[in-house]
Amino acid sequence: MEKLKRALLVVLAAACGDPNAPQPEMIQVSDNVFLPGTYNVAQGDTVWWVWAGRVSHDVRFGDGGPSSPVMLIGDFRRTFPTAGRFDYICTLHGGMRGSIIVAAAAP
Ligand SMILES: [Cu+2]
Repeated sequence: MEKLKRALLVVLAAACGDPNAPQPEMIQVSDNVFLPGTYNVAQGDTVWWVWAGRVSHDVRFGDGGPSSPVMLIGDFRRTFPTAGRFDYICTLHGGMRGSIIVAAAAP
């Protein structure tokens, strides 16, 4: 079964166009949790949130940077040009929170 899953992933990856194109990192906006809640990326990466729940949510950053509106379906992307920790919440659901940890690029 594990082998089959891996084979399917390879097929799916191949079906998604140019394998050399940079792929955004993806976080699932579920009910009522961000999956994964803590996400590690490199400086300059783009993070991609995809709404996958049955009720509305948003992605609101504490740093005043780009945030998403409240929505039921859709997606949101934010690029992180500077290293650091970026915490965000869903304003509709207490306890629904996440963090993006951006590692500094090698000098
Ligand atoms: Cu929510």
